[in-house]
Amino acid sequence: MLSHDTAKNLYTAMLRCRLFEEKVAELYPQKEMKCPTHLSTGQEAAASGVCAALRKDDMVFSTHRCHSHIVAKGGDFKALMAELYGKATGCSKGKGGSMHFVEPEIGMMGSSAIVGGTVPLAVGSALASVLQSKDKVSVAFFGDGGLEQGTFHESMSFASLKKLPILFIAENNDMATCTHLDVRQPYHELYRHAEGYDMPGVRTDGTKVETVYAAAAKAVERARKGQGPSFIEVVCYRWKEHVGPNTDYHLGHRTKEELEMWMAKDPIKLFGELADKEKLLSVKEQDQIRSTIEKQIEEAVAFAKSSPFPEPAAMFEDM
Ligand SMILES: Cc1ncc(C[n+]2csc(CCOP(=O)(O)OP(=O)(O)O)c2C)c(N)n1
Repeated sequence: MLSHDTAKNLYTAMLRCRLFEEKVAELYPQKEMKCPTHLSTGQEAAASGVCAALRKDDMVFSTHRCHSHIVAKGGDFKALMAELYGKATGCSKGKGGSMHFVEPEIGMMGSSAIVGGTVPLAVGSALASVLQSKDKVSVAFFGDGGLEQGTFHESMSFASLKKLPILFIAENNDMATCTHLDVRQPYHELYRHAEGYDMPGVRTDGTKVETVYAAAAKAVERARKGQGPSFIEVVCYRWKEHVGPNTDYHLGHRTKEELEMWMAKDPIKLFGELADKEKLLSVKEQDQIRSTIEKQIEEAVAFAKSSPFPEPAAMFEDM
């Protein structure tokens, strides 16, 4: 049974992710955001369930689809929105854009457009935590496409050998751009890879944030005790196109029926209903959370639009 505080955190985190990206999708057609944006609408339970089990100083590494990871880790809406607008006040000083969100102060160590590229970085940070006698846990988020990279397998092997404090989180949305898992990998149950590397592997339902949270909390406890890495698969669905604010079923590689089936299992709606039924978080409290977030996002948009672009002289700073 979840506590009121945990239920509130999970609900708030998912709604922060959803409303932030809905605003991005609404504003993107204005063409003031010049970077490509890979939205994770529908997948919020992965980021929210995992990050709710972490401490602020635990270290998260992400991918091209990084918005929800940083938002769930506690990212600042103003800095994120400004980054999308390429402004100097952005979290990467306007020089990274959507795929390069970073905020080390809250443990968001970086994201990268190179599929599988940040997985070994997360392993390196977990090794550093051990060498420095700290008890920080690292998290590598990646998509099902990330498993097709050599870096993933090298990272799993080394992390297991050294019993590193790391969580490997595979967001299995079945797609890598427009190619289905069916024609890319021998089996769908990605958690089965864990056994080959002698670490626990579980499959969780990405429409039920509480299942992701429970698995993550167990894996974090294990990692913090020095018992080594864990692999968590989150089965989920990306509601939007691979990159951009629209849907993609008209392209023919996915169907409208499939999208509608997953939208009917909206993780935020399902958790809101559960939390109300279990008297963890009333509908009234949920509405209050929504209005607070909506206000924060409006303020972030105004902040981003009115912020200055980076000076040309800042071009090579932080390189
Ligand atoms: C090393 C590398 N190969 C190919 C690409 C092109 N690419 C960008 S995103 C993507 C699909 C990634 O799919 P997945 O890892 O499942 O993540 P998702 O987009 O589903 O979140 C590909 C192939 C890339 N960015 N990097």
